[in-house]
Amino acid sequence: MQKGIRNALMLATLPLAIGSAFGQVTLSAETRAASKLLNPGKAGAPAAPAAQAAPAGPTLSAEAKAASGKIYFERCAGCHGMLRKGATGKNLEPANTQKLGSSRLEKIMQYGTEGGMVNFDDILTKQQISDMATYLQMPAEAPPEWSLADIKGSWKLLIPVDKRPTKQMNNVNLKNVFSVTLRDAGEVALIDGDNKKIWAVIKTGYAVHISRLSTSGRYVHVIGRDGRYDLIDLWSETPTTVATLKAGFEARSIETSKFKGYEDKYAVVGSYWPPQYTILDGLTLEPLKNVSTRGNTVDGNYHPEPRVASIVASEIKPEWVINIKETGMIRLVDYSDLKNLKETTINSAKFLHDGGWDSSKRYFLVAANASNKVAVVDTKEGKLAALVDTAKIPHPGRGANFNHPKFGPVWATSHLGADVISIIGTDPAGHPQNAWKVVQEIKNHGANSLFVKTHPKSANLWADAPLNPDPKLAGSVTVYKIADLGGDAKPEVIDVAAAANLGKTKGLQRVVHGEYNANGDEIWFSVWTGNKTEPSAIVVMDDKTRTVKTVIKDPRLVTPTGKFNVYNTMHDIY
Ligand code: DHE
Repeated sequence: MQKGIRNALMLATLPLAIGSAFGQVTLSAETRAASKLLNPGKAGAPAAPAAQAAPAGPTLSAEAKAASGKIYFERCAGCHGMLRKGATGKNLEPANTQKLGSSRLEKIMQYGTEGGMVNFDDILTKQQISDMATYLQMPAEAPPEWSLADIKGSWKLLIPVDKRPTKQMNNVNLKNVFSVTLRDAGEVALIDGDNKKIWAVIKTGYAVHISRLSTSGRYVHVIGRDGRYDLIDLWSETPTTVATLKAGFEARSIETSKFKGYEDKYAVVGSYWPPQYTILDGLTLEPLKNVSTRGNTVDGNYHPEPRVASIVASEIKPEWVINIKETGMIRLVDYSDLKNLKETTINSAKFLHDGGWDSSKRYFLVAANASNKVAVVDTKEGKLAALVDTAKIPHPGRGANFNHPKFGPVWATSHLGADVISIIGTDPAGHPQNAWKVVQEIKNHGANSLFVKTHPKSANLWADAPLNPDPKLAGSVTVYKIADLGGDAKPEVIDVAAAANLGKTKGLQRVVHGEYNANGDEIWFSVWTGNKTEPSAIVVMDDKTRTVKTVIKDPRLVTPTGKFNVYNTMHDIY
């Protein structure tokens, strides 16, 4: 038996708590029993995500290997996959990494690449980078599975529904609260958008990835990179976690049910590992159903790790749009009958990542990022409307919808791999000649961008470039006047990091993720130092004058990244 498979089996069959990069977890009897079947030699046995056979390569001590495994999980697995098969990032299986060799791997990690790989020389020590270069030349090992029984075992209903307040017990203007990811602290800050003061800091999973809102706007749902899911009640005197669970070992997406009659009823969480989505009770988080996403890619090849990327909820049907990264399959999941769950599977393009609705909320546009395409789903018809070719590695966040002076309703994305913003026509009825085409490409101040943003009440379109290795570009944003896009539009580039005035820091001051307030007259940017020992900030810009209104600084504001305004997130306004 290969050593890696033996390790996977040992991890899965031992009736003990596993302490590792995946946290302290106890596997259920079901998972342990299922894992006993993981014998690739037996015909008919379930295909186990086994460690890869690799030519003999360099090795590490057990201690250095465990430390590197932790770094890989925390910093690399998101782009390259737990099994290192590649997605947004390159395939890092030993057959490839051993060809590159330690010295080249170290350089790539130190300085990053033009293709979107971020530099780690400001985060990792030389020794850590050297160990990582060795680690990547060793075979990848599969983490254990995590079944519905495991999820149920981890579920804690901290405050039952009948013990919660029946009315709002505080005077905060909840619509203008921002849920802010404090990445490296494993917390979210709830910031009162009216007075810009931190209302509460709540302990969550490691590196919360996104926050989403219940349809009523009462509950904030947050998902940690480590799969910990917390449900926060905004009606209590101060925000309170009322339920929590562990959905998997790695996760990035959550959504709630938004169709009429199902408001606040269900929630869904998408995991990276194990590759699955789980449907939960929206008020208690009780796990109800678990669905694996393993299967074939659009090319017809089996993939053992098709991770769940973005999820959105339809307002016109009891349906979620669930995007499966590695297979390029988009699943429309009808949640009206969980016992007889119906899924429509749409072939699009591989490496689906993030995306958002068009302004009519009929079409969902999602980046198939490493395919350099945006897939468009017509959720009314339940089929693919188009695959749009774009510049390299589109990365929209949820994108930006606005009315273009020349091309009508459009949606925009910026790019990790190119210094442009692509603008795509989204109105097949009113502007058929522009629909699902890149009608314009405008310059961003740099590549390595992650997010664009506007608001229906704003006249501006903003874009960041936080992963750019050049500190000046990583700390700046580009802003266009939408009305000028029909002619000779000149962008303004604003050094937001300088405005935060944090002084010299070891880590780059990356300006990331613009988010509007509920009124649409302020845009908030995080100045993310990427290092929890150094100060970070949030800069609030006046959208009209493009000047700094407030800089929020607070020792509790540790590595802020994503910000989710309650009202805008509830209503998918972007
Ligand atoms: Fe994200 C959204 C995955 C790295 C901040 N990120 C998403 C979504 C996915 C995803 C699938 C869409 C969720 C949805 O809409 O349901 N992100 C990944 C990764 O796999 C990746 C590339 C690597 C990783 O290891 O996680 C990655 N993301 C990052 C970061 O490094 C960022 C900048 C900082 C952080 O906090 O980790 C980051 N991702 C965000 C944010 C959103 C997001 C702020 C939500 C954007 C929005 O406006 O909805």
